[in-house]
Amino acid sequence: MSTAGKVIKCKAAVLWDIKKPFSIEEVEVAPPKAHEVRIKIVATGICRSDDHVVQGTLPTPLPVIAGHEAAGIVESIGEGVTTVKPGDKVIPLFTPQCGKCRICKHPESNLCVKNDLQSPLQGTLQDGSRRFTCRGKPVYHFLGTSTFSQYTVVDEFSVAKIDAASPLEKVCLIGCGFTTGYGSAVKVAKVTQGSTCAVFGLGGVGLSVIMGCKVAGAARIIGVDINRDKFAKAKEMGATECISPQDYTKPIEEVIKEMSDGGVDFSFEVIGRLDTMVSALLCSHDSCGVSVIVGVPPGSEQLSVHPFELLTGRTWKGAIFGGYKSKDSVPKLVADFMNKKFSLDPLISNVLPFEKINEGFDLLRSGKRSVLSFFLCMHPYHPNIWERLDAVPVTVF
Ligand code: COD
Ligand code: ZN
Ligand code: ZN
Repeated sequence: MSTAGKVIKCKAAVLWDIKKPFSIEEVEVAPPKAHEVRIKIVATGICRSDDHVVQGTLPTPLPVIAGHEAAGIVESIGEGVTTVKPGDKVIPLFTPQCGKCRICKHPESNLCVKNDLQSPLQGTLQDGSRRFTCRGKPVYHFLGTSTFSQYTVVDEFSVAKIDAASPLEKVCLIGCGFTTGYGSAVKVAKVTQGSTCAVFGLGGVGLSVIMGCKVAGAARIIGVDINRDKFAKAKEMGATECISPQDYTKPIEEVIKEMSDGGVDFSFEVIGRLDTMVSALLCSHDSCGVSVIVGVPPGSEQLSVHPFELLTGRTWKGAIFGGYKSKDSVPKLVADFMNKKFSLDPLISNVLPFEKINEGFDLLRSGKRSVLSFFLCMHPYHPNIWERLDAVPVTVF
């Protein structure tokens, strides 16, 4: 029976209050209006910004269905939708690409004005309304994506069609973490052949920066982290050496400058701390270095540096979503993945059934990135056994 045009009742993780666990609820998902797309989510990653919502450091109206790093299949489309059709595999885009605004027309910039990244977030689709209800109450959207739900509705410019053969439990990371890091190297910094790079923070996003530096032909990639357990994987991904600031008495930027003939060509801050943003800037060469801010500190904090640090010729920059125009670039990145240009496996610590979302967040807080799958379901008689399903049952009204 077709679900198109009907309200779908399905499972979602609703955040009713900050600093509280997600509650797995039955929600109603309204059909897509004109220029909207309803997607059956197959897999969703858990990203740091989702945790910032839980912690209250990314102010969002509540109750909310968070989640913004996912992959799924189009269930139905609203009037006027032309770029995707039911059955297409897709990735929702938390940074939209309307194609019409000043930023979309700018050759380099990517933060389309239709984004919902301002503070506080609006928590609706473009027409200002919502498609979710739970226990009779409307529920807010998150970054136009809301992927912690079996079904979600997005605006057409917030979804990209991808290769029909792509493994959704992997390519979901192209919806945020991987692309944010990889693009910071290849697109934002534009790392050059034979260059020296320093990457501060060796979590999943930092590893993606390393992959980007390697693909771009960097000769040396210096990984920096206070957790030495992160070094082995960073080296596997292409770091040529790894150091911990805790092993030195002098500031880490001085150590890196000595290692790199006065400073690296490209540096990246992938932690989200003010002190490491300044260290990353200062370890780049004072006349030709480029330093990229990838992390965002929770809350509203201010940076401070002496203007002379930039006057000598350094470049300090940042970008959301790796600087990529989302709707154009996501299908190409998926194609690169399918052509084995890079691997996503090292970024995924666990694949968990969707119901284990709160455990996934605990794992994130211990430095492990999980992917939640809607295709893993509890065995009816053995609660500790989870089975892969080809289809997830839903109720249609
Ligand atoms: N010095 C060196 N390393 C440190 C320090 C320190 N003082 N403190 C922490 N670290 C290391 C940790 O040991 C850890 O290995 C690493 O830094 C951080 O890794 P994770 O796993 O916590 O983080 P990631 O890789 O998942 O994500 C990092 C970001 C900073 C990119 C992320 O948290 C963030 O700020 N995202 C927002 C940016 C953005 O683009 N948002 C849009 C949608 S998400
Ligand atoms: Zn994210
Ligand atoms: Zn736009």
